[in-house]
Amino acid sequence: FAEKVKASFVPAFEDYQKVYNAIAKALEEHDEYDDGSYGPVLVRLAWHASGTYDKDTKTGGSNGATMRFAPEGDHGANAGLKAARDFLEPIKEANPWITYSDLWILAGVCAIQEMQGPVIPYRPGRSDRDLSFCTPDGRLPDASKEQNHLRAIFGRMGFNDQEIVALSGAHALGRCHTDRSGFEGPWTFSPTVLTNDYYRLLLEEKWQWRKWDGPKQLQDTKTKSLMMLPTDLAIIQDKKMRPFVEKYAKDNDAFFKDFSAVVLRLFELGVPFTTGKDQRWSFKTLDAQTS
Ligand code: CCH
Repeated sequence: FAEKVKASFVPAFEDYQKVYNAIAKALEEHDEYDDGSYGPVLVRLAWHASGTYDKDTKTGGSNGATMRFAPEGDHGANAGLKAARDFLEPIKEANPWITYSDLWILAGVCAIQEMQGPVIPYRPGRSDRDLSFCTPDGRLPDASKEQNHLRAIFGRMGFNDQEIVALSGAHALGRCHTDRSGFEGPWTFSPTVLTNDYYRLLLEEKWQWRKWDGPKQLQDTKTKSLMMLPTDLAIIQDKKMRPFVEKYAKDNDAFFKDFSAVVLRLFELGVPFTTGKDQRWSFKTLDAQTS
């Protein structure tokens, strides 16, 4: 009888909101990590799961959660994301009905919203696949490169210049780790709150190449505590991309609106949904549920 009940369980909005809440509570509980939150690394997990998409072969993307396996889990770009996957494991154990691939994207949505970002509408429908669906190495961007590399990588996913710039604003969050990418430091002074500060700092601070043994990265001349990657610099050096940086630096609402729209698309790349675009859900933040 129990098996029968299990088989007929069709999770609804409330069930996913419960998982959202479990992730949000775990974020609050584990404030010992990094700058006080697993939020940024959860966003990075959802992005690296999705950003492998290739529109021509229709391979990669957030369906499958193939980063659980070697070789994809061992790709250089994915170094450190085990911390995010392990963080979510108890939540998967408590809710075995949700797929890893839906859970990782829900965690990205939750992290963005709990870090005061915009609502990212969500729909489930991803299924987990085996290691034969692992994507080849080299599909994610290389931080030591410039705008033509960004155009090639994000163009392969189906994104234009404006969307590249809007997505880059995620670097308001989190930091680089020498034992993961080799780069070091945060982009902003508030790495656990989503704001348009990434764009403002990129334009308003003076940036110089850091003198150190590590990979080529920029440092702000005033405090020497912030960083930018060569690819971050590229979006203000490029004549077509720069106007979007200027727009988002001036207007946080415009950034939030465009960021939500483009992240929604990123998180849905390559997913064979059986539900329509009009059936996306908007989850409530923990704050909105208690106040
Ligand atoms: Fe990123 N990112 N990212 N990034 N990223 C890194 C960290 C984060 C590039 C390189 C790096 C996006 C785009 C790019 C986040 C979200 C997004 C790191 C440091 C590198 C290197 C990793 C480490 O050492 O831990 C490059 C190149 C691009 C090209 O555009 C996009 C798009 C998103 C999301 C929408 C987040 C969040 C982090 C912080 C992770 C953490 O652990 O704090």
